[in-house]
Amino acid sequence: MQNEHTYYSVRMRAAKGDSHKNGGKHISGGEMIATFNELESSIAELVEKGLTHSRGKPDFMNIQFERIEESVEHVAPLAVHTNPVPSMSDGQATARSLLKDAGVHPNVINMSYQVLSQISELRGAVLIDVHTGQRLDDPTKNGVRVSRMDWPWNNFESWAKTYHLPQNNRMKEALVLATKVVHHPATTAELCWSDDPDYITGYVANKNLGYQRITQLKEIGDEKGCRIFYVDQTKLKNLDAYINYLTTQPVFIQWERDEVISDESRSNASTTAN
Ligand code: PML
Ligand code: MG
Repeated sequence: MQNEHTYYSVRMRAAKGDSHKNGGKHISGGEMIATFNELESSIAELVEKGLTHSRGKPDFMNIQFERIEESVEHVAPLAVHTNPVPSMSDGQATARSLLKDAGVHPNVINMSYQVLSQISELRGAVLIDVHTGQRLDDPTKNGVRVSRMDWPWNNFESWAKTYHLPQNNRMKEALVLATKVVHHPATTAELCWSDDPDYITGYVANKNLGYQRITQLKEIGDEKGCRIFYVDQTKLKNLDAYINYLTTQPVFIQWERDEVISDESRSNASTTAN
């Protein structure tokens, strides 16, 4: 029997030229969790996202849904801070400084940028060992795609209104992903900026720093994005367990008003939110 407690993971990926696996250019991807009754509208939302993308018109799209067997974990959203910067170089310096504050050694930051410069297109995240700077994920697979996470719109809307933050779907999706990734004890930090040519804001995320937006991490027009997870393998049984968490553990972001109100009294609500 279908009921409100049965959830489905809904995924979309769109490419141009050919499918992803045949070397097509990545256009867009999307992840949602839906109840049976929400499946139709979720699929429509993802189709719309893939068809109206600034990276181009796709001629390949894959949409799939599957019932989730695992129980869904509920995680509070990371606190959001915004770092306004006047240029890409200031933004990149801010990102490096935040990564250092998060516990990533400057040599490891340099090594991860080196790894990034050798990749032509990423469809998921690169995993970097936070102690050695070595790439951990399979380089033939174009990155690990984090899946099975969502934030019910009503809860997101109340959160955004409370903190006077824009109800920006892109920020919502990125914050959902960062919150899931940082929730794992082996994630030291995440660094991300968009592969969309018209979007230059990115972020560094970490348990203590929260979700630190940086208003410029690349030049407008650049189609090269970045998503790096700095991983502490001493906090892991094995890497497969980590990748398994990223790709299969269902996570709902859930903001609890009570918890946040006590946080609010400690912080500036216009730039900080939980
Ligand atoms: C993306 O477009 O895929 C990533 C966007 C990252 C920044 C989102 C934000 O906080 O504005
Ligand atoms: Mg993109």
